[in-house]
Amino acid sequence: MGRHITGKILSEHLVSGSLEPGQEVAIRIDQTLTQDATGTMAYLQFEAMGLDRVRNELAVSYVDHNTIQAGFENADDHLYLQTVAAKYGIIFSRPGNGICHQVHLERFGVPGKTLLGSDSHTPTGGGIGMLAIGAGGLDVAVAMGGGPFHLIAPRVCRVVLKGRLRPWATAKDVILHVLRLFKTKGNVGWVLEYDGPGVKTLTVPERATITNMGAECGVTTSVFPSDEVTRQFMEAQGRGAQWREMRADADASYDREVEIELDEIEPLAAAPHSPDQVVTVASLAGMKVDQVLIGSCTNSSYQDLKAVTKILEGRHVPPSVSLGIAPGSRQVMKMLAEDGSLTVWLAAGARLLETACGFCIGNSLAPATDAVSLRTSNRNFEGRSGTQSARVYLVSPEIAALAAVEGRVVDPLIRTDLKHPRVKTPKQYDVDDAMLVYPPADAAGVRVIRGPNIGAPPRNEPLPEELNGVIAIKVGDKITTDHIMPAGKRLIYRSNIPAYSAYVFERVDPDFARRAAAARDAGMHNIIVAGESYGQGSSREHAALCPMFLGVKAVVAKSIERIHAANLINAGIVPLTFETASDYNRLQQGQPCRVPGLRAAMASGAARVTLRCGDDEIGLRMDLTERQRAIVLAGGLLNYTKAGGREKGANNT
Ligand code: MIC
Ligand code: SF4
Repeated sequence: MGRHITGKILSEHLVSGSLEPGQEVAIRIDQTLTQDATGTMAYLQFEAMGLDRVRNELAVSYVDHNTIQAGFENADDHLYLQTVAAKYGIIFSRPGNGICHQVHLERFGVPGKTLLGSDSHTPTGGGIGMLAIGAGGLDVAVAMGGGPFHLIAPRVCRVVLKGRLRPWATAKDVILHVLRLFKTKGNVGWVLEYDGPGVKTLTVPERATITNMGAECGVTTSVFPSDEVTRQFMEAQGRGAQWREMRADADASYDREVEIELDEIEPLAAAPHSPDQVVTVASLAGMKVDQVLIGSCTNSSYQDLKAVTKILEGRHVPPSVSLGIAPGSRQVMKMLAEDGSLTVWLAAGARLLETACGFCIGNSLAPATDAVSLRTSNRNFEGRSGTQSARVYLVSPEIAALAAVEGRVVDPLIRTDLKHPRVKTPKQYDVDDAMLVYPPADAAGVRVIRGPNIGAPPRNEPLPEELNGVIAIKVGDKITTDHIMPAGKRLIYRSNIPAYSAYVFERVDPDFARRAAAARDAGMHNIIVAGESYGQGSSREHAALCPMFLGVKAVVAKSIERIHAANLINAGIVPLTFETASDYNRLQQGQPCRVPGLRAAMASGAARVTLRCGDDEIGLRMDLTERQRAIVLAGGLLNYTKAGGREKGANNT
């Protein structure tokens, strides 16, 4: 029987296990990427492993998340990242070079390869036909050390694209449509593999927009074929020799199939406060907007921003609107400078923003109280913009630009006076890698610089005999990692776990950190109780490391998202799920609870344990693989690896 692309790449990289959906497998990782907000922790953990050089094919360290440098902390982080990269053989992409996913697609992505990145939007690489997966920093550190990446062999959904997009319908609308179908929960363990005659009508940046925001569905990754369109993109990037065709066999069998008629897609928007609150742009027409921000790793390619230029040309934003545009990379910015776009933007009253994550992670441009903000990014979780009461809508660059000049949402389908901007795919991109710093062949003389903001990687203790503690917090459904560990102005603490821990659940329950620390100091174990889809969103392992620092030993939820569950295990926190979802209602914050014999149950491979709260007994599933159990017993992946845990693999035989 034939194979799909996912199956082909996985089997070419298989180190152990069998590719039966649901089974744990280990795969060799060719390429890794990190960004500054997760990178410092990844490299601290890499250093703690005691290797002298990275062992995977290509490792790139990007600085794009926090480039504000309002104090010494970020600058210290950047210096640490630059020197640690030189020391261990990692390419360093300097601040200003662009957003990791955009730059990686332009300069490094190779069809058929595996990429592991410490950022949940790593699947952007699926646009070029690679199997690109987001993970916590520690998993990436292990992969840099040549160890394999462990994952549950995914189920694969074939997404058949038919037809062609009509004017004003964009790749952003395709992925918003996919989010409308799949929603943000319930897709753990799936891969979305695009196929069908519509694929060839989409450019690589368009495909990357679609795979990028597939992350919001919670899937393992999304992938497109690598075809003639991919070859042309790579040639235009001066990398034609790296192209390889990747196609599913005609008789490949999938676990599910959905069809999308591209001709039927219309402009869409994700309404507050979730990427799957999808509505039509037509239904929002006339809504007043206060802020419009164009950029982020979802929509900041040259083609995206050239379309914006065409809409802004000869027009001006009204005084009621603040428009900001952040090109995704220095390559994009340079090309827009050369073709006169920047002049058009400035003439239109736009604010030219740095080629970085910036507003998307909420570290700048927070909207005014109750403001409506239209953005081209991928997440509109409540408060992520930096303003709790702001209403953030996610739209395509075209819809954003139109709203910016009119001050209101415009439905272009009923406006016959508007000319649809047609953008040609460049034959040649402006290739200039001057902001990439390559590591020296001999790193003997390199000194790693650690400013006062660079802490040590936190360690947990081995799993206790029994869990004896208190429900430190009870939260509802769809708690994102932004709820657990806010980014924005707290980003400066990413390298400093004790300091960052003071802000765990800051926006949900500002007293949590104090309470949890007090319980921990009194010798109690803290337990987090949650509803569906706990930990969705970002890959930030701080959402596990900081609770761990506050003495959290277990998370009991209706369901837990993939990357976050892995991060919990890597931190030595036990992820548990309710056998009966309604038992969630029987638990209360502040209640003392125990799981007697937890350690023995973990060691023996037991699939369930009992949570005792007073006279109440609640059955919990403990759905962990043998290796995950060993990690939790050791008190986390770092302890496990240090103690000689079998992180052998592919590249370090
Ligand atoms: C995000 O979009 O939420 C981030 C910021 O890029 C995160 C990574 C982080 O928290 O550092 C992600 O997507 O993984
Ligand atoms: Fe950066 Fe936003 Fe993309 Fe995350 S989603 S990598 S913060 S641009």
